[in-house]
Amino acid sequence: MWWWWAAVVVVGIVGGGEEEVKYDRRSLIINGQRKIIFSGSIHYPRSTPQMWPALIGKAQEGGLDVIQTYVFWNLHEPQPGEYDFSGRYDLVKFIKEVQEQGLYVCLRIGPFIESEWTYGGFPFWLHDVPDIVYRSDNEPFKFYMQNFTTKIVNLMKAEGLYASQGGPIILSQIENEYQNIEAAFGEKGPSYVHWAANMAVELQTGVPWVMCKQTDAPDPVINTCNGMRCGETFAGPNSPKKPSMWTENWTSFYQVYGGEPYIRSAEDIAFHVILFIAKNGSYINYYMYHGGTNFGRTASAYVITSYYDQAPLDEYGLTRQPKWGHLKELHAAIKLCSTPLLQGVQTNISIGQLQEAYVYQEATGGCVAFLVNNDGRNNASIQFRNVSYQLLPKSISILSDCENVIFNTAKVNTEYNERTTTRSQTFDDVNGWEEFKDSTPNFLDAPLKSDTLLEHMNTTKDKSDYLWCTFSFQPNSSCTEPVLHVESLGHVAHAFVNNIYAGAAHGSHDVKGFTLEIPIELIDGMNNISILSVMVGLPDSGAFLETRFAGLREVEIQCTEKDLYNFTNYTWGYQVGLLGEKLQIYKNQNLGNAEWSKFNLSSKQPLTWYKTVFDAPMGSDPIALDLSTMGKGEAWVNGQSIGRHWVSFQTSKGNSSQTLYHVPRSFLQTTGNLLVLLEEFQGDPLQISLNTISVTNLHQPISNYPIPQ
Ligand SMILES: *[C@@H]1O[C@H](CO)[C@@H](O)[C@H](O)[C@H]1NC(C)=O
Ligand SMILES: *[C@@H]1O[C@H](CO)[C@@H](O)[C@H](O)[C@H]1NC(C)=O
Ligand SMILES: *[C@@H]1O[C@H](CO)[C@@H](O)[C@H](O)[C@H]1NC(C)=O
Ligand SMILES: *[C@@H]1O[C@H](CO)[C@@H](O)[C@H](O)[C@H]1NC(C)=O
Ligand SMILES: *[C@@H]1O[C@H](CO)[C@@H](O)[C@H](O)[C@H]1NC(C)=O
Ligand SMILES: *[C@@H]1O[C@H](CO)[C@@H](O)[C@H](O)[C@H]1NC(C)=O
Ligand SMILES: *[C@@H]1O[C@H](CO)[C@@H](O)[C@H](O)[C@H]1NC(C)=O
Ligand SMILES: *[C@@H]1O[C@H](CO)[C@@H](O)[C@H](O)[C@H]1NC(C)=O
Ligand SMILES: *[C@@H]1O[C@H](CO)[C@@H](O)[C@H](O)[C@H]1NC(C)=O
Ligand SMILES: *[C@@H]1O[C@H](CO)[C@@H](O)[C@H](O)[C@H]1NC(C)=O
Ligand SMILES: *[C@@H]1O[C@H](CO)[C@@H](O)[C@H](O)[C@H]1NC(C)=O
Ligand SMILES: CC(=O)N[C@H]1CO[C@H](CO)[C@@H](O)[C@@H]1O
Repeated sequence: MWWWWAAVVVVGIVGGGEEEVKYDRRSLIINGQRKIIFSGSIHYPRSTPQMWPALIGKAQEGGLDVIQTYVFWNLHEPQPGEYDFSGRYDLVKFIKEVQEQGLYVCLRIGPFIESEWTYGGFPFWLHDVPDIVYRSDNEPFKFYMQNFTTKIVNLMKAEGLYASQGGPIILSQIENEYQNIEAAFGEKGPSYVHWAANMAVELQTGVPWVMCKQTDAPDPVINTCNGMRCGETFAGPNSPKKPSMWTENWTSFYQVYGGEPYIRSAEDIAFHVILFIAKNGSYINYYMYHGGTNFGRTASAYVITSYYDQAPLDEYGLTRQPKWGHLKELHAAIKLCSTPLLQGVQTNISIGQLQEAYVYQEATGGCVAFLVNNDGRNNASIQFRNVSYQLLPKSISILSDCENVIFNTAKVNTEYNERTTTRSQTFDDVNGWEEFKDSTPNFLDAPLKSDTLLEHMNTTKDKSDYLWCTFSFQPNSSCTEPVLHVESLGHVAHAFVNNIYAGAAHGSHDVKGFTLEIPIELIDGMNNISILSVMVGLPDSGAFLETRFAGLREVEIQCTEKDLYNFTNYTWGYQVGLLGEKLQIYKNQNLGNAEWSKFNLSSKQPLTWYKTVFDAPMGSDPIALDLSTMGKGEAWVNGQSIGRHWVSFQTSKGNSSQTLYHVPRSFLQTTGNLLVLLEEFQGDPLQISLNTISVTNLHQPISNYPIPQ
């Protein structure tokens, strides 16, 4: 059995073994070796465990060394001390998959993460902890933050996932872009930063901690840059002992309802990544490498369900070209020069009015140069070491031996591709659908009463987007032309008068609050007014999140010019959530809880649930529902929410921000899949469709440079 023994020894040397992670002014040092590291963000709950292997595989093939993810506190600790790490929340499984494919992990615990995630990742129960002040030197907050951070670190240790134990995690993050709000906390800001850094360091993970966008990160925590142009904006590490690291280089930008997609070119990303490396940068993370899907109600205020679809891997995990391929070439080019880059001495010289060269020279002769043309309009003809070079506008050339160009950021050799949507099923047969009209609660039916307008989030506890606010009143005879006036700090309000729909209004991501003002019809005697206040995700940023106010602020009925009923201070009745939500009628086993009826085209009304069944499309291409004829609501497939939709909220160009909704293959069985749609307005489910998604290459690449493999 000697061969068996030999094999174990080889595995012990190559695959296993603890890796020591340290750093110096130049870079992270893994097992005694400096490294230039390319990292990409992939957030495990924004895809499915079935998608993880292919996503990580494409990241590896694209030349990444590290997968960076946040940890999502609200998913993992839905109630204090109750934990959930199942399914899409299986952090350990995700990290082990990354390890299996030979990559490292940067674990950004936060536990405040922002990330366009509802409430910035905080579980809502934190709001009800007495005397809590989030992200400050505040005992109740520090208790829960330390408790969760410790829970995660202990879980990682128990599974042997830190590099110091032979696992893939080489880096951890505590807090997140805290500097943005630090001043608001006065002296409790800096003392909190120190507490957080010490608390993290004392957990003894054996790998370094970073704080991003935190110039005053205390030793030994490394301050890192987030942004689109860190090569231009980063002031550098706060100590000569720390390396220059970029934890978020935005490959695009998140999208909100009413916003168009943000398209950042492959050339622009490449320029800024190389500039950062030319200026001593040694760690670059693409935020996001794969964005994915904000399933369920996980998106933060006004953020759409699709997340960073413009990233190198699109929402469905398909490569977006030329972005993915151009960055792959960039990674290979840099890896080819990593010895002089990491061991050489850096100098920079001017080679023109808007041109400069960064050179790394080793005593042994190894050399790499970056020729930068900052002129965005013109080619530059420059001399470097007595050789002439042509530099494309706004570009950087990499000279792997200070002579031969192996890469130029503006020269894209990768073929372009285009995403194709192929309709595989329509739903236009009325008989295929059933509907359930949700009910409008009136004041007398409302389970919760209060003599004031209640704050929206504190009342729903984030159990639902919806809060019914109701009252009843008897107008006097002067009320001939009543107008309902509502001031709201929520996101949408629908008004019903005596169970009849009266109208709606909504706000937007960038404008706080909105007004609903509509003429209504009253009857003699008691009238029931029911206003549905809606939030489309909780806020995820800013200081004092725990004091944020949302929902109705003022409600009046104007009878004549001077005759006004003010219901702001009045007896209100509340109901959290819709009836259909309470009955969970989107789940197969609960369908019988509601009285479904045949779809009646001529009696469409707001707040209606629709259901149908469909078979999975053949093949393995990703699947999306085209909901472009719907209005606003949420969709479930076999009981799992594929996210909110708000198709009726148009951009200034008249487009919907998102019409395609990803249905992961793993949510489906071959036949008889249940689709349930909740529609708040009067969208048309008959015209929706099921589609498969694929990519088609547009033309062949033309390569002039010998690109390393
Ligand atoms: C965290 O708090 C829970 C109670 O909420 C407690 O059971 C647990 O021991 C605490 N864990 C740590 C690591 O402090
Ligand atoms: C890069 O690092 C070297 C050595 O620490 C330093 O001399 C040089 O100024 C740095 N360059 C830039 C552009 O920051
Ligand atoms: C070298 O780089 C530093 C830091 O970016 C800059 O301040 C300096 O002007 C550069 N020198 C030349 C000759 O370009
Ligand atoms: C720059 O040079 C390239 C060829 O090297 C040429 O195709 C391009 O038109 C030039 N661009 C400008 C702005 O002069
Ligand atoms: C460039 O050429 C000049 C004269 O032609 C020479 O003096 C100089 O040493 C050369 N520089 C390099 C870096 O070869
Ligand atoms: C939240 O609601 C609770 C009752 O559920 C109330 O006691 C508390 O004062 C409210 N807090 C805020 C900030 O409105
Ligand atoms: C108002 O609501 C109450 C309780 O649901 C109901 O009995 C009454 O008929 C309603 N009034 C009108 C005018 O709809
Ligand atoms: C109702 O009638 C009384 C007396 O007719 C009048 O003073 C009052 O302004 C009217 N309107 C309201 C909103 O109470
Ligand atoms: C109604 O009452 C609220 C609370 O007192 C007040 O803020 C608001 O200005 C009043 N509305 C009008 C139109 O007077
Ligand atoms: C309405 O209630 C708030 C607090 O409940 C109070 O501050 C305010 O003075 C009241 N306004 C009126 C017009 O009664
Ligand atoms: C459909 O709705 C219309 C309008 O509300 C109604 O008159 C009609 O009876 C309904 N048809 C069926 C089959 O329920
Ligand atoms: C630090 C940094 O580079 N920030 C940039 C991030 O990207 C946005 C959008 O392009 C810029 O406005 C910031 O300056």
